[in-house]
Amino acid sequence: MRSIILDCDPGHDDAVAMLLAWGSPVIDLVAVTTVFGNQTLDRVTRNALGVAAVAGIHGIPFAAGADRPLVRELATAGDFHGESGLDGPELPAASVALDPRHAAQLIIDLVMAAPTGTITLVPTAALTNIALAARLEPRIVPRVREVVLMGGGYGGGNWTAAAEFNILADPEAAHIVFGAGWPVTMAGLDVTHRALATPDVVADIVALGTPVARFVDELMGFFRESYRSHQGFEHPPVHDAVAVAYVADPAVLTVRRAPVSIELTGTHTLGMTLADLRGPAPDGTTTSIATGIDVPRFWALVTDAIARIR
Ligand SMILES: [Ca+2]
Repeated sequence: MRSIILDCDPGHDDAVAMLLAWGSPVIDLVAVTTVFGNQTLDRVTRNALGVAAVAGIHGIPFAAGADRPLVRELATAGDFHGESGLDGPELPAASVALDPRHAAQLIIDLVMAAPTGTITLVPTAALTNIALAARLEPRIVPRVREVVLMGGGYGGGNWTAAAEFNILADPEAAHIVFGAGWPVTMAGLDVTHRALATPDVVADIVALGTPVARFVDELMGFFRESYRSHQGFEHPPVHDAVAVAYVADPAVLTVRRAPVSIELTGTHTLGMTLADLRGPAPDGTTTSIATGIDVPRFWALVTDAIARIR
């Protein structure tokens, strides 16, 4: 069993990541925290609580965190995820109350209370909350088992030619998180662009016949149209679920250790995750990048987890 804190900005693919984390028999979801990103903080937090209501997620804290980047101006992905940040399905009213703590404080409290090396942080959004937590309480860094994040890419970006959205949303926070010294595994566009919700995959989920399966179908319907009109994808990539899947089953991804630097000053490359792939990683390298994905294995995990939510 792997204990994770999911730090997210739902977001269609974040919603699937939440469902995978909740339904997976090998993941213990201990908290969900939210950060600005796909939409404003209030909207993505509302969405996280709405997904929790759909899936019956209960007994764990939900906390809202940063409403803006550390340094840069706030930018959201409303074009992609719609006005609500989770357009498509109708969301029920929240069934759980928001924890009063800031997400960074909740992360600190949970990591400090758990045995060393047991909690994995899974950020699937801007890294602002994680950076704030590491700065506010540096003792969490050696206590966290690892950070497995969706973001970046060594082969190029999506928001710019060089940068992926989550990293570009707060590059200074990414710099802090990648350089903190805890193990970081980056599941970037190189692999998440292959985790496509094809009609076959969606049909397998719909065949489950549950309300959660119908919810995923509606999510993917909206997301497919967004990806078609904005980025020319035939099927939408379910980025964030890949990070959770890797924690559930490391065989989903092929990873290699490599130094990763976040570009903070580039004229054309702000927010780029520059991976140094020249030869073996030097001793002391704490960052790894995902270079391959077993797509059928990934979808089997997602579908199985959704099937378990009833
Ligand atoms: Ca996300």
